[in-house]
Formats: sequence, C-alpha cells, structure tokens
Amino acid sequence: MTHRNIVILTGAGISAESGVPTFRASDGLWMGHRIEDVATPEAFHRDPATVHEFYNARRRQLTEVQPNAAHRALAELAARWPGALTLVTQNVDDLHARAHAEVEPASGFRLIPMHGELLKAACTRTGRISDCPGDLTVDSASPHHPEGRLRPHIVWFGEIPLEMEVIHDALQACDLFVAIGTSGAVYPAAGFVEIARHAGARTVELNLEPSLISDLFDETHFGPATRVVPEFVRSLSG
Ligand code: BJW
Repeated sequence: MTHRNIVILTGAGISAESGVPTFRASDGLWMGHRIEDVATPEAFHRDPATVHEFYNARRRQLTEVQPNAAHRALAELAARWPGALTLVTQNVDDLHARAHAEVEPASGFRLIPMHGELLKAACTRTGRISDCPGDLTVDSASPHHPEGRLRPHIVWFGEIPLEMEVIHDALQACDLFVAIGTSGAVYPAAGFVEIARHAGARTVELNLEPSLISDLFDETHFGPATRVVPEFVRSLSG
C-alpha cells in the first residue's frame, strides 16, 4: 500500500529499551512518585522543590541514555520520506531529536514534542521558553521577567498540550497513522487514532502488548520497539 502523509505518535515505550522508565508500571509508582504528586500545576504550587527534584533527576538521566534502534529507524524514514511526516511525541526526553540530528530529514518532516521538553524551561510570568541544560530550583530566576521564576517546560495534567492545531491538521490530512509504545491512557493523544480513522487513514499500533485502545486500530504488531519499529519502517514504500 502506498502512502503519502504520515503521522506517527510515540510514547514512553519507544524509549524503554534506552533505559528511560515508562509511566504506568505495575506498582503504580513512577520513579517512586505518585503521578499526581509531581505532574500537575497544583503539585508545583504546593511543593515546587519536590517537583523540581523529580524533573532534575530525569534531566540528569538524559546524559546516560542514547537513542535506540526504534528512534533511529524513524529518523531514517524521515530522511527518505517524500511526503509529509509528522512525528508527534508525548515523551519529554530528547532521544528523537538526537536520532534525527544524525541524518538530514527530508523537507516534509517535523517533530512535535506535545508534552514539552526536559531540556527547556518556561518563565512563570511570561510563559517564554529558554534552554535548560541543568538543574532548576525554586530560586531559578527567569531571563524574561524580573519577578519570574523558571518551571520545567512540561505539560502537566489539566494543561493544554503544545501545537494542538498543527497536530489536528496533520491528523486530518494523513493517510497513515502509527502509534508506538503508548498505553492510550492519556488524552488528547489517546484520541488521535479516532481522528485519523475519520479522516480515512490506515491505523497501525506497534507496542510490546495490547494498549487500552488496541481495538481502534486496523492493524497491531506486538513486540519490543527495537524490533517492530525497524520492521514496520522497512515495510513502507516511499
Ligand atoms: C513498550 C515497550 C517496548 C513498554 N516496546 N512498547 C477523564 C477522561 C478523559 C480525559 C480526562 C479525564 N480527566 C482528565 C482528563 C484529561 C487528562 C487525561 O488524559 N487524564 C487521564 C489520566 C484520564 N489529560 C490532560 O490533562 C491533558 N490536557 C488536556 O486534556 O487539556 C485539555 C485540552 C486538550 C486538547 C485541546 C484543548 C484542551 C494533559 C496531559 C499531560 C500528560 N502529561 C504526562 C506527564 C508530563 C510529562 C512527563 O513528566 O514526562 O505525560 S502524564 C504521562 O502520560 C506523560 C506521558 O507523555 C503520558 C502518556 O504515557 P505513555 O507514553 O502512554 O506511557 P505509559 O507508561 O502509559 O505506557 C507505556 C507503553 O509502552 C505501554 O503501552 C507499554 O506496553 C509500552 N511499552 N515497553 C514497545 N520495549
């Protein structure tokens, strides 16, 4: 089957084999934290030091991990794909960006980190974004406002994910939608498959095991991302 416009949605599962933990492990804890203690604006308001420490630890961990064969297969696809290829990631690590930096993406490619980026910070007064290679504390001053502080550039529960209009337009225009390594537990990302279906796209899920929304896909391929993603990419004619 020949496709032209592709949207790929990735979740924590694509980075799991690089050593980045996924969110919904069996013990219900996420790196020792309950999700509501660290990933809401209310949590940051109540206890900013704990939230900073959680994201500082994850930011430091980025120096110890590398893109894996699944990230690299998508980067190679982006380099050769003649149509539009929109890679939407829910992940806040920089592993897609690093894989794509190793090859020259074709002109129709874009990467959208819809839940933010660990290596960026936002001004609490203006919302303006700056690079954030190191730790943040409650005293980290914003370069954008004299009274501003810095918060992680992360989309927490109750906040609106980034670039939603661009993503929506890409979903409406796609003829192939692929979801990789995501549980289907968090919206709006979990609803993308239905938008793509209504647009007439072929929908494919690649996951270690069935997700909460596997039934919504035309096709499912189960196995570790480092195996099933390169296999699927090889199957696409461009
Ligand atoms: C492998 C593998 C291997 C493992 N190979 N696969 C009630 C009903 C519906 C919605 C809501 C509701 N109440 C509230 C909401 C909305 C809420 C929501 O969805 N809540 C749910 C809990 C129900 N959503 C929001 O608040 C969002 N905002 C919003 O809706 O705004 C309104 C709006 C939207 C649009 C337009 C206008 C207005 C914001 C959501 C923010 C999510 N933030 C987080 C944390 C921040 C980032 C961070 O700290 O890292 O983002 S939550 C967390 O979950 C993180 C992830 O990006 C996200 C998704 O998780 P993901 O990636 O799916 O990971 P896991 O762990 O769940 O799954 C891993 C998968 O990998 C599994 O399937 C494994 O099988 C697989 N896997 N190893 C392949 N080797």
